[in-house]
Amino acid sequence: MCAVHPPSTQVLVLNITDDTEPELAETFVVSLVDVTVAGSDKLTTPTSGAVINTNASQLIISVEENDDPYGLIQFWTEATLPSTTIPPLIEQPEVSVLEEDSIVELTIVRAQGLLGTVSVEYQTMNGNATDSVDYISAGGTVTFAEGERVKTIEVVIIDDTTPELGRQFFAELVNPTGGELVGHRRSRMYCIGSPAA
Ligand SMILES: [Ca+2]
Ligand SMILES: [Ca+2]
Ligand SMILES: [Ca+2]
Repeated sequence: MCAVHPPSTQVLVLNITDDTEPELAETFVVSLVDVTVAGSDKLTTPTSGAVINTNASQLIISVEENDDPYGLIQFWTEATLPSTTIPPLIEQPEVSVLEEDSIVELTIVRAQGLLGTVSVEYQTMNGNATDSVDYISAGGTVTFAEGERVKTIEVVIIDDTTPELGRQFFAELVNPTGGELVGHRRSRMYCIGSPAA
């Protein structure tokens, strides 16, 4: 004679809230708390029906850290900063500067989370603008303390009387430290010098 067994596995589906809030790893627990046998209100002995195996009745679920809790270091070109979390940029930022301005101030921000101290190096690279001819190359390290989110750096533009079309150089953020996820995406800014009037 062959017995027909009902399914021995049931699937519990839980929804995890996917938001843009930077968060560290979080856990929650699902517990099996009660079991009844259909058609039977009371079990006669602890093992005469279905019981919960207390050795394996709890499942700890961990949601891994997400949305860059230690920050995402990037350039910023908007005139104002959001009062809440700075969002990640989707496109490479670009700024224009006049040659006669002689200096361009670049803003580096820590988007997303502000946990811990993080630092990042910056460097400039020639495009069709040439170091020491059109601008002075710059490089260094900026450090953000916990909770800090804005830093500025300056690059000198060489103002000469040579008539020129616009020229480009790049500023780049590299070697972030202080958090696993900090600046895992490289950030580069294009600086375009307009011809002198
Ligand atoms: Ca989140
Ligand atoms: Ca020039
Ligand atoms: Ca010039």
